[in-house]
Amino acid sequence: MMKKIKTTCVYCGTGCQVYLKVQDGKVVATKPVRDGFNPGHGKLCIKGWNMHEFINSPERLTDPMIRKNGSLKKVSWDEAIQYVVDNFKKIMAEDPGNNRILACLSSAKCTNEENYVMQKFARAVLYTNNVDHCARLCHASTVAGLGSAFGSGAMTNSIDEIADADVIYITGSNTNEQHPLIGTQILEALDKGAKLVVADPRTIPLSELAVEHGGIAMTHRPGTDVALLNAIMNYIISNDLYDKNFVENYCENFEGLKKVVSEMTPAKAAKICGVNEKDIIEAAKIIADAKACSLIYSMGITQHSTGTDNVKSCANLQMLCGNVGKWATGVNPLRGQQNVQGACDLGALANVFSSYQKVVEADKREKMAKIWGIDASKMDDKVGLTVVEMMNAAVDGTLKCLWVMGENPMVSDPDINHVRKGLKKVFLVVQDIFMTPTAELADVILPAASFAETEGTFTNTERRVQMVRKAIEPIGNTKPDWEIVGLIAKAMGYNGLIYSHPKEIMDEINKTTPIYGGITWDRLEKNENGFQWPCPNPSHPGTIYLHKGGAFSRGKGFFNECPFIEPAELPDDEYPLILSTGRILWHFHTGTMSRRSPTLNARVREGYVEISKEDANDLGILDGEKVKVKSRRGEIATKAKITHRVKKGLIFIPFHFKEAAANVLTNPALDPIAKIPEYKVCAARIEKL
Ligand SMILES: Nc1nc2c(c(=O)[nH]1)N[C@H]1C(S)=C(S)[C@@H](COP(=O)(O)OP(=O)(O)OC[C@H]3O[C@@H](n4cnc5c(=O)[nH]c(N)nc54)[C@H](O)[C@@H]3O)O[C@H]1N2
Ligand SMILES: Nc1nc2c(c(=O)[nH]1)N[C@H]1C(S)=C(S)[C@@H](COP(=O)(O)OP(=O)(O)OC[C@H]3O[C@@H](n4cnc5c(=O)[nH]c(N)nc54)[C@H](O)[C@@H]3O)O[C@H]1N2
Ligand code: SF4
Ligand SMILES: [Mo]
Repeated sequence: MMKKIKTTCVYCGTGCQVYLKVQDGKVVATKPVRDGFNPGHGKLCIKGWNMHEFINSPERLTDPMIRKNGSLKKVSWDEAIQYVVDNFKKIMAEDPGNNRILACLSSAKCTNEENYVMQKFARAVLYTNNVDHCARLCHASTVAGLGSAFGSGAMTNSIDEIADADVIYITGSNTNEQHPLIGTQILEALDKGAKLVVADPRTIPLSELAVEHGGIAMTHRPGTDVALLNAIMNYIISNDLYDKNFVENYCENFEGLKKVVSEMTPAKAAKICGVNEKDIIEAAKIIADAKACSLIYSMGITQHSTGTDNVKSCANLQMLCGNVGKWATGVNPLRGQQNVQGACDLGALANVFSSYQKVVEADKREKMAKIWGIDASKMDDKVGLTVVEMMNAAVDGTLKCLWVMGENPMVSDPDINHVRKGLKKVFLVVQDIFMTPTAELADVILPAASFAETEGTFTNTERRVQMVRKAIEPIGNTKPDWEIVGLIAKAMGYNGLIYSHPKEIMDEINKTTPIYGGITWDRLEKNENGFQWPCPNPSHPGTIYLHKGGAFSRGKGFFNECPFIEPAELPDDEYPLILSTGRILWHFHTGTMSRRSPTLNARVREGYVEISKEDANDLGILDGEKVKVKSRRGEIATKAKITHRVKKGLIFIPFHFKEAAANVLTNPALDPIAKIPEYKVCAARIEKL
């Protein structure tokens, strides 16, 4: 007998709905959900079609393990939990009251309920705000930048609106490969006559489509987006093409913006960015002429030491032309992981509780303390350590313990050699579904049930909260993440994290989290389409787009002044190339899941470095040849792939492959506000092997 269970895709932030087909207690296939409304509209991309392949992988972790005499040995849950708790307590007793010695990494791969309990554990049991997750490496600059401009750090509009835009500015998002079913909305807009303006240092599929449909594609130098955006705004303001009504009535600090962009003429930007002046002007005209321009961005904008300024500049452009608070417009950061939006919303961030309530505000701490049954005066009143700061504190010895739930920093964090040093020093607990390079360094491994073995919710990029349903029983001796956190809390002597079902966690979320106030379990069970936050009460229908009619969450929209600043590390004689890193269609992040999927792995089995024909010729490198790539942090051996996708002077490495890990090379330089590392620019060189 075949059963089918409706759930939400576990890969990207699009949030496609999928059936898991179950036979003899195993997930054997997936199928798109064709009925009702859902973000995929009855389609899945290749990752969605094949996600069953990793769920039943024979390599799943099945039992808890403890490091004994140098190697990891299987133990019972009781023994593992006692060992974790003994060590947590010992570390806390050695330095009482110091809330910077323990830290937790939460997970965008886990459900909302699991993220809520993990941050609650950090704050209510360990009394620390040292809790963060991969959003820090991803959209931290979005949360900071859009928070400052609009008062809310989320994607302003919805996926389906994109097809109705007549102009789409796509920058730093390889949408058709990284969010394929959002990409289809862009293709639909093109079919309806929309024009695309693509700004991406590489030639991506959308660059070619933009030109074919009468739009513009600019391959600017990585890290020069502020110059490019300021020049576009410079042209729009100096030619009086902006939306005066919107700017006057709904925004503030226009004079400040005008002053800063007046310094960046299209001619000047053309030199800085390495693009044609006439393309910048043409792009400005297309955007200014639009009835509804949607701006879409992702990691190419955020992962810079100026990531927050890049985001603020995107917001400036959209406010300037009145493209906020209306259908098919907006600033649309595409969130990456399937539940990174939710992990942020539920407070798995060092500076905020759920619903972005600031940890430094006493009334917010008191509110949580009351609901959690703890003493507010003992709570950490300072912003905690962020992901990269945790690794630095581990290396310098001030952080003693790290609990990693569903992250793989030994492949995903910048400067892996540095990360390894830190992880070897701390008491390391890793909770994962596979034996990752991070888990290999652990003192304790806690085996987690996958998304197919638990219940809960994920929140997609358009703020839509959707159900995750249990298809099979937890594999081996694994347990759902929420249950593991509860068991450890209980052994620590705190009973406020014992729940019998994720529904009870959602009940608590409804009370503590104003934007999720009305997204109750009962409503989610009855409404197949989920709800888009803000949804403050149980009679609220949810919110399709934010800041309607210019009513910004912060009152008026704020024009931030962002002068252009160069990336932290520029090419020089020793390291003459710019290294950019990112993703490919077939693999997901650190490859733990996609590389265990035979169908996906068959497409691309190993890592490579993209290099232009000109640079390859200069270096005497042939296509497919093994090369060494070096930076100031380290070196890797990989294969050269000669391609038109990168220009002379630029190389690109996908970061999915642990044996040729891009992050051995990347620069951990941080954006000062968002603390996101500069994954998209560092200096490198290539040598023949
Ligand atoms: N197949 C697959 N899909 C995924 C993922 C995956 O690993 N695999 N990961 C998910 C996650 S978590 C995320 S965050 C998203 C990320 O999705 P994307 O952001 O679309 O992916 P990236 O490859 O990181 O980079 C996007 C683009 O930024 C460009 N870029 C590089 N530097 C710059 C710059 O300085 N300025 C500008 N404007 N552009 C630049 C790159 O050339 C690239 O085309 O994808 C999600 N979807
Ligand atoms: N060079 C470079 N580095 C990057 C980026 C880049 O563009 N360039 N992008 C950054 C970005 S945007 C992101 S989002 C990060 C991603 O960084 P990570 O989050 O570290 O990468 P993932 O591979 O998604 O790791 C998720 C882990 O969770 C595990 N897992 C899956 N399901 C479950 C579950 O149900 N429970 C538990 N406990 N574990 C589970 C997986 O096996 C995996 O080990 O990488 C960042 N790193
Ligand atoms: S587009 Fe994203 S959510 Fe949809 S099937 Fe593909 S990976 Fe899953
Ligand atoms: Mo991400």
